Amino acid sequence: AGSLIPGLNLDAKAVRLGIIGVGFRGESHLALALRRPDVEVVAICDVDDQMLQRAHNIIAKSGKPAPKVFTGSDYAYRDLLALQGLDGVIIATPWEWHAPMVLDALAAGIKYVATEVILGITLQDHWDVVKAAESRKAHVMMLENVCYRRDVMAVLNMVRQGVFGELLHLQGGYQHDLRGVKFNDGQPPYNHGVEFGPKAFSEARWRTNHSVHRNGDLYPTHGVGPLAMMTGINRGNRFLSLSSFATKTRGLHNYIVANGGENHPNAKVRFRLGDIVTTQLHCANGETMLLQHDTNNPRPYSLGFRVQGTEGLWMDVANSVYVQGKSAHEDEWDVATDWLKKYDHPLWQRWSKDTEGAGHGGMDFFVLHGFVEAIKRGVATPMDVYDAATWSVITPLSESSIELGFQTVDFPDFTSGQWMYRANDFAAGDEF
Ligand code: A2G
Repeated sequence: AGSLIPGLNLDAKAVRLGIIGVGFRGESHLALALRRPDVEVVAICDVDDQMLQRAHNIIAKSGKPAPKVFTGSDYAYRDLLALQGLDGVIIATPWEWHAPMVLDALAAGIKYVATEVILGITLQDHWDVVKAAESRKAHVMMLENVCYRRDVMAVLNMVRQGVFGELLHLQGGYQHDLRGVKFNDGQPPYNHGVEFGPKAFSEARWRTNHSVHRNGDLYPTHGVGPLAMMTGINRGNRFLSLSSFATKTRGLHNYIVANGGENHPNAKVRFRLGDIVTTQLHCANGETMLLQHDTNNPRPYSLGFRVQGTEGLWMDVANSVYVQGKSAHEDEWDVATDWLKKYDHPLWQRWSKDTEGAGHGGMDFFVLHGFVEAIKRGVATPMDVYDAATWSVITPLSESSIELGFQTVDFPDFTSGQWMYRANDFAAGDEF
């Protein structure tokens, strides 16, 4: 493999990774990391014995050497961070742990820190991580896998080649019926029972509490990440303002009553999260964006993408494209498939064999790949701390907007003006 840094032999030594959190998300990163000859998983950490046992089985099957295991307390991860010679860590824990763990990793001197989506809870969390990464000259990457979805990348390619003309309006979101994820009966698998909190298993232990206490777009990054890369947010463009609206809240209560009966104690819980939260963003270069968070009611999964410019648009839900003067019939949708094939992104052309078996249709391969290749080359991660903060801060901003009666709120500039000069180099080639 070639190197961007003269004299650096990329094949010389494996990247030494630690993984904090080997729950259902972390174990999938673990399995992908074990598949790579250029990675050594030297340490893992979790507080859940059942998940650690599953991790042991995954490692044993891989034939790779056993990592050091850290467990026994919520702060055992700090001992993992104190290990000598870690090149990077991956954090896949409940949302409220991401910012403290990233900050501790940076304080421990680790130069490459990857976290699962959601960077922090409050606005201040996001500033703290940005400032810590800057002062430590370290890289913080949020593992936003949808930026690498094959259709999304083809559309990014189309945007860059001007197929849609000049961009005007973009939509996306997180539209996923999570009722069977937010509630369970304390045992795997999902989709059984109506417990959450300490009596529940996996995400329902922690994720559901955010629906009890918070009203906002709780999960903006799968939608906004790809759209931010298409519009060059923090890379020649930036968000100026945001406003959010929330519907009434019905779905979670209805689900508890339907599955646990109206006398179940959880039927008394008052959820704050509006069932559908709609957020509007305005960009410095004149585009608008609309994000939707919709997780409490029956609906097939769809991130609801729409990418629209002066010449045409793409929408994912109907797999449809229309481009003026180019589509088969005037005023009629083309099936998007041929367009997406024609503009297939170079990353997918080069790596699609390696994505086989990786989660979420293969796109999970690319987030780990991007993180590892950046470490090997000693360069910035493909998505950086400014991307992470900007996408994730939509949650606390949307909470403020709703709290203020749907007011428009200012969007912070985490780059402190550098957005005007930064190049949009995300997925510029076929390497990572
Ligand atoms: O549902 C999907 O897999 C989400 N990912 C993931 O982020 C998480 O919310 C999960 C629920 O268990 C995508 O939608 C890409």
